[in-house]
Amino acid sequence: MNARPARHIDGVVPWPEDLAASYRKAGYWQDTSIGSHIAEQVARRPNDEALVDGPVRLTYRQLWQHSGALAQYLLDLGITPGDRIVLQLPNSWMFVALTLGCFRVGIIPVMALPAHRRHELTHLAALADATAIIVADTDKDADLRLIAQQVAAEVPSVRTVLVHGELSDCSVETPEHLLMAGTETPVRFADSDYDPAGADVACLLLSGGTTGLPKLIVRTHDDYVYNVLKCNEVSEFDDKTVYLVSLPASHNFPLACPGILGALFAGGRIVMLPSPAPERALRVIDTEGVTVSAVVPAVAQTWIEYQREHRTLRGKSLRVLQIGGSRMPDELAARVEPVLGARLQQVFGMAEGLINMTRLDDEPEIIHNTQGRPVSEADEIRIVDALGEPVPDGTAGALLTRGPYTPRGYFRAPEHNLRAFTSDGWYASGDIVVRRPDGNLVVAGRDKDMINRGGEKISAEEVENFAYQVDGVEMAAAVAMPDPTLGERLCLYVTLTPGHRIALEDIVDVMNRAGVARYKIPEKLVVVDVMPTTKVGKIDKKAMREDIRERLAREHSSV
Ligand code: OOB
Repeated sequence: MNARPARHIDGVVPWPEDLAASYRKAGYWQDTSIGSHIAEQVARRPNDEALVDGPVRLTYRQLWQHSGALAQYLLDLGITPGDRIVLQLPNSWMFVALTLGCFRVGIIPVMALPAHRRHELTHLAALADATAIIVADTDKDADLRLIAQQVAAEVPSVRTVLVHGELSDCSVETPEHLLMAGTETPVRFADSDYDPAGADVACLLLSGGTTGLPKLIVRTHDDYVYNVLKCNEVSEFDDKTVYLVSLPASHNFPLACPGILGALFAGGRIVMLPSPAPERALRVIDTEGVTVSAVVPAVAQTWIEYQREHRTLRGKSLRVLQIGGSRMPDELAARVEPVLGARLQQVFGMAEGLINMTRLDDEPEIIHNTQGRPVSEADEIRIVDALGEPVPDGTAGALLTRGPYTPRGYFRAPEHNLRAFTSDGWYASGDIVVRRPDGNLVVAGRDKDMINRGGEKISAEEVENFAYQVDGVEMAAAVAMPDPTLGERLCLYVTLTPGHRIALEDIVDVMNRAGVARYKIPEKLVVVDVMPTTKVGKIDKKAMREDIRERLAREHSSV
């Protein structure tokens, strides 16, 4: 417990005071910090292993020590509690130590994804008014050091660039700092002086994105701790848990549902892998005795296929495989347990809060055919028709939600908040769901203009904005095309002004020049004479989704 009042940050939308008081009274919010829950385990089991990352193995004491040193290093660089820093690191012990260090002293990480590039990082830094950006040296073909420099040059608030990796082979104009140096810093701060209040902001997560640029989601220590503890209960994490992280760790799912934080809160162990590639992941599950992991359906499919072919997984350690982030094909659900030997747990969640999960002891019918139910009894759900009226169970409607870990507004986005939240604080998730009489939800579709590419969310509007920069594009519409592995990929429909021709490469060029993350680049271009429109004259994306489905079927049958 910490008596310090919460730190005010402009642009944070709080829960209404009376409701906040009721959440405290009910014990949902305990006025504890994320760090304090991990400190308990450090005290209880200092020499137990907390984290494995390739050859690096850290005990709870060592992880705590590194996180303290890194926090001190950030403080010494002039980054102060309440400051936002853009954090973009691959899955690694450094990611965990640094994130924990930030949580301990109240520095607020903005959880960028490894795939983000100049376009996204600049936007995130500017929106968060970040004072620092932390990147790896390179990722795939990108030099992130140079990108971070460009971000710093464009966003005046960014005073510090920190790099994890190599600097020697990179010519940079402004001084940079190497993150590794931070782990040698003697810790001079006392946790008791810095421990955040429960109501303090812990981190800023990225929204899946239906708007031109991603929004930031404010997660407080109170609400995120509750999120983690409830997920821990439902997923039954304990000190025997060995949790494999192979999705990008900055995503809410592997970070806190229950994820990395859940495993550490429970005294378990986390194993970090840079990617979910099956040849390594399945081997590591055996060698490390992994008991649970979280993946998107597309990854689960590759694991199942690989296992069928190579029988890599021989042990019986994997008890649970959490699958979420995009809709699980029903036929895939039934294959998880027979092939991988692990119980399936479907997870339908969002960085904005609400997490639904099937329970480990649910009947197979529920586990295979539903996306579960809220993890907390305090989660409120409404499923409504187009007029906002509740629909009966068994009928599809738009999902609205409120609750103790679903914030009431995006960071510094008052206009967007008017659209995404109702006046009485319900978050409109944009998902179309059916609630069954047994309370479980089935995701039936969505009414938000987004493409879910194997769990990676792409805003249609963002891509369309780039398409309009190409000479000759008159109208542009980004739509989801079906894909057997990823579920969806992005297809761009365009109409052209007379006399123009364009190719997909023209769009790709514009997006590459702007430094846009790869996963957002359209994978197919369809040039049409007229855009299909609805009766009221709006672009008819439903018709286009059907059109592309037919086109692909025709292409398929002609080869
Ligand atoms: C997770 O979080 P986000 O913020 O990347 O995306 C949220 C959206 C949901 O609104 C829904 O449209 C979709 O992703 N989604 C699913 C799903 N899980 C998420 N759609 C169908 N079936 C599912 N199981 O994706 C996320 C956050 C925490 C835990 C798990 C996933």
